[in-house]
Amino acid sequence: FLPVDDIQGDILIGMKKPKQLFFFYQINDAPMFKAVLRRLIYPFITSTSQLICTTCPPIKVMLNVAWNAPGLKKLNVFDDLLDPHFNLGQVADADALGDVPGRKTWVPPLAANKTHGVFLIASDDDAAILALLNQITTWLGTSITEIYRLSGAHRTGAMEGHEHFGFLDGISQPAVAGFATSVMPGQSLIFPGTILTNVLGDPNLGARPGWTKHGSFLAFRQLQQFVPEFDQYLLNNALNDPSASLTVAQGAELLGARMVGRWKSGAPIDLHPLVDNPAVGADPNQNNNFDFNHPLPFNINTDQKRCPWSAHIRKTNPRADQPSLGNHIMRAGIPYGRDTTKAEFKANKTRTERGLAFVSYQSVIDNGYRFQQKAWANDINFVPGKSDPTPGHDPIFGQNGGSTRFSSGLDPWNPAKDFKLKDFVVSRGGEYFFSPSMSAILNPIAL
Ligand code: N7H
Repeated sequence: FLPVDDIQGDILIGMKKPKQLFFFYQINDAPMFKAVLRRLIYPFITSTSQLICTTCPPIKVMLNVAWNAPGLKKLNVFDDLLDPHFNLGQVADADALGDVPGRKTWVPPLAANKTHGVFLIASDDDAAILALLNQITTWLGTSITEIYRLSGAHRTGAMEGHEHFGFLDGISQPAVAGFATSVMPGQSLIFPGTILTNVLGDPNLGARPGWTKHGSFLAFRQLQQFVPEFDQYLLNNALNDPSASLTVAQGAELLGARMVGRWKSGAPIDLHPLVDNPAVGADPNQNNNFDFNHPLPFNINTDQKRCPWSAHIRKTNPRADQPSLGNHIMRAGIPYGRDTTKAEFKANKTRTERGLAFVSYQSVIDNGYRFQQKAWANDINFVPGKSDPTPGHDPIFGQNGGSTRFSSGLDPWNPAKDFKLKDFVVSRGGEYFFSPSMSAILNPIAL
């Protein structure tokens, strides 16, 4: 079993608090930073064992820490972690990820490429987050400069657990061998080294510096969502069957479900292709129990009546299309920004920014987040081996450098039809970090 007291809490299980702050900073004074980290900040860093402890008092405010490649160098840690994309950073990777060229959509502080580290602070309430942040920044004084902050928050009421387009999120995560106590029906069981560095299953096991054991690479992306524009698109392109039995609202709901691969309730369309089944969406024994294949005469390579090849959850976890255990990620993101207002829906226009503060953990950036973005979501030919039509982009977050995107298969009655898509999700930038083990934070990082 994995030593859960040595692994930061966000990696395998997620801090899962209703509020989370991402605080990006530059390090000015390494000796002072290290001393404060070691003596004062370290006791506040939340490990996995603290998160899974059932007999401990609830943790009011949680903290995780991570640094990018220039940050580790700034802290006199010069070892090569053997991840080329971590070494280069996300600014250099933006065009390859399919962002609008020249990082035109990035928020300036992230585009400026001055970040060294990030504090992830999570709690039930903003006041507790700000109190801890205030304490940390007071201790650190002039040894850091704030670069940027992003506040995430769960949606509330009936929308709790749903992201801004309205879909239930956080349903499907891989089960990590040596950590998971059970594997739910349909869940992938993966080696710990797909997520954690320098343990069984990490392709660079043994080659990386010893202290990277039980760490993980953290890919952060600020992804803006254009909710009224997405809804308007669904209405304008509402699906209908040959006997025209669907209302426009029903046809729009079906199109959205086919883009994601799940109904807003979480029910997979592979199991419930034409009508939602909220009971299945809410049931962990059923909501992941599918693999896109079905008994004959169904043909997984020609039939898109159930789930389109381009659907978001099929592009990012192709299951029976292409079993690939090494390309899984642990997602730990949180929505940011206020709910869409009535005025915005009425005008079909976004007026204030909202989206997903996306976080994924993986042992190799190019096998995890980067692979899913570049080789799966952005590649119009993925999944290969399908007969016509070409699958197209992932309609949710597939990127084409700001140029037109398309998906086929979205209309079950006319799968060859290409849907021209706007960018409903736009990159506001991000960075690649390394989230070290609890012991590595003390040595070598804070040493
Ligand atoms: Fe996705 N969405 O609301 O449409 N995602 N995602 N994602 N995503 C998932 O199954 C969404 C993004 C994955 O194992 C669900 O837990 C949005 C990025 C993976 O079956 C929904 C954005 C990447 C899965 C969304 C966004 C991924 C997944 C269904 C951006 C990686 C699990 C809930 C704003 C590069 C697939 C669930 C599986 C599921 C949405 C981004 C990956 C509803 C809005 C950047 C691996």
